[in-house]
Amino acid sequence: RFMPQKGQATMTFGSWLQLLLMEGGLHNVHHIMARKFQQFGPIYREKLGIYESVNIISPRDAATLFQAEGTLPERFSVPPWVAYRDYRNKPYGVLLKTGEAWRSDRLMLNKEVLLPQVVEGFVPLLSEVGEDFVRRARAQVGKSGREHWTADFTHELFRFALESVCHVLYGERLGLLQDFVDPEAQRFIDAVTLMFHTTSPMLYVPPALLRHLNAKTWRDHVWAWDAIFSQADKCIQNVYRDLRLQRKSTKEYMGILCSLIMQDKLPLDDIKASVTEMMAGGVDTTSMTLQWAMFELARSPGVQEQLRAEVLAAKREAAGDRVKMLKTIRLLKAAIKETLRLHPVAVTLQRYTTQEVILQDYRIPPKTLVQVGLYAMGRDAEVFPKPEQFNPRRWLVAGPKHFKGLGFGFGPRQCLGRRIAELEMQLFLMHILENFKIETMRAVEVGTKFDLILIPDKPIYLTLRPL
Ligand code: HEM
Ligand code: 2DC
Repeated sequence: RFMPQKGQATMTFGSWLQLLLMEGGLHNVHHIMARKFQQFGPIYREKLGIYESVNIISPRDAATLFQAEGTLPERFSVPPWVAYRDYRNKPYGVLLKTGEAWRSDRLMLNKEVLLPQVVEGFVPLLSEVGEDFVRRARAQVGKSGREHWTADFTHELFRFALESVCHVLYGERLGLLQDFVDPEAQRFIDAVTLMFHTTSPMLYVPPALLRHLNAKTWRDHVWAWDAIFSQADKCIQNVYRDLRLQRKSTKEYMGILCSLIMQDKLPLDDIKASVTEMMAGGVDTTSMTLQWAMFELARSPGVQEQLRAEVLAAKREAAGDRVKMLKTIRLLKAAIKETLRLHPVAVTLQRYTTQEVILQDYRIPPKTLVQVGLYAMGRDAEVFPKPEQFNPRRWLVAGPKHFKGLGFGFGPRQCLGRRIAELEMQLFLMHILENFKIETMRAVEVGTKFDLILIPDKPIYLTLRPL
C-alpha cells in the first residue's frame, strides 16, 4: 500500500492561507498537529502550500526513520533563512548546508563542540556565568527590600544564554549580567527573537517568491538577520585581531572560534558562518528551556527538593568540583529531559528519506519529507503514561526509552550545540538550586505558542527566594 487513505490531510493553498489568517492558527501548529494524530492515527500525510510531508508520532517509527538516514541526513530547510542568505549573498553554515559540504564542516565542528574531552573544558566557563547569575539575583533581592526577587525572567535568561554561549565561542565575557548592558548585545538578542518571530508567517512560502513580496514581515526578517550577522562579525573580528596581535594567552582555553582558526582546516568564511549560527542558536533555545524548567520545578516543590538534595550531596562528595558533580546528578539531567518532553524547542524533527522506508504498513518513497511530531509525542499517553505530570523519574526507571528523548534531534545531524546547551542548563540549575527556592503563583496556567520555536504563550512570573 502506498499512503494511507484514512490518514490524509491534504491542504490547498487556499485552506493553508486560511489557517494562517485564522486567529491564532499560525501560533498553534503544535496543537493542530496533536489533534490530527488523534483524528487520523500515528501516520498521516499533509500538504502545506507547496510542501508535502508524512507526519509520524511513535518512537518506533522515529527509530526506523533515523536508522535509515545514512551519512548525509537532511532536514526541512527553513525557506526564509535560505532566502535571506541568497538575497545578501551570505555563506551557509552547517544549519543550511547539505551533502558533502555539510559533512566536512560538521565533522570539523564536532571536534570542537561535541567531543567529550573538549566539552569538559567548557565547564569552568559556563559555571562562572551561572555563578554571576546567582550574584545578580542576590543583588536584585537586596534591591527589592523584600526577601525575594519576583519577575518575568525572559530577558534575564536571554542575557544569561548569550553571555554563556559567547564565553565558550569567543573565550570572552560580554558583561551582560551587570547593571549596564551593552546596547549592541541587547540589539543582537532582540534581533534573534524578531528573526524567529518573522520566520513563522513565511514558513511555507517558496523562497523564490519571498523576496518579491516586499512585505513588512520580509523586511523585518532581513533587518533581523542583518543585525545578527553584523554583531557576530564584530565579535569574530575582535577575536581574530587579538589572536593576530597575540593578545590571547595560550595558557587557558581560548574558545571555540580560536581553536577553529588555529586548526586552519576550515576556510574562514565557513568558520564565520557556523559560528554566527551558533551565537544566534544559543540565545532563545536554552533560555526558554530554563524558564520552563524553573516553572515546572516551582509547580512541583517535591521534585525541586529532591533535585536540591541531589545537588547538595553531589557538592559535598565532589568537594565543589563541578566536573565531578556533573557525573552524579542523574535526577537533574532527567529533569532537563522531562522539561524538553513537555516543552520541546522544535515542534517537529524532519528528514528527507533517501531510500524507501516502511513504517507500520505504509511504504514511504525516497525523497519524502517525514516529520516526527515531537510536541505531540511528548504529550501522547501511549508513549508517556500520565503525560501531563512533570515526573523526571520516568527517565530513570526501567523500561524502554528508545527514541523517546529526542529534544536535540538524532544522529549526525542532531543539534550541534547540544553539549553546550546541556552543560549550560545543568550548571545554571545547579547554581540556582544551591542558592534559591524557586516559586510561582500556582494558579496561573501557561500554554505554548509556536513562534517558529515553541515558547510560553504568556509571561511566566517566578520568585527566587534565598535559602
Ligand atoms: C539543530 C534543538 C540549543 C545550534 C537543532 C535541532 C534541534 C535542536 C531539534 C535539529 C536536530 C535534528 O534535525 O536532528 C535544540 C535545543 C536546544 C538547542 C532543544 C537547547 C535547549 C542550541 C545551541 C546551539 C544550537 C545552544 C549553538 C551553540 C544548532 C545548530 C543546528 C541545531 C547549528 C543545526 C545543525 C546541523 O544542521 O548540522 N537544535 N538546540 N542549538 N542547533 Fe540546536
Ligand atoms: C520549525 O516546520 C517548524 O535549534 C518547521 O538553534 C520545521 C523546522 C525545521 C528546522 C527547525 C525549526 C522547525 C525550529 C528551530 C530549529 C530548526 C533547526 C535548528 C533550529 C530547531 C522545527 C534551532 C532553534 C537552531 C537555530 C539556529 C539559527 C538561529 C541560526
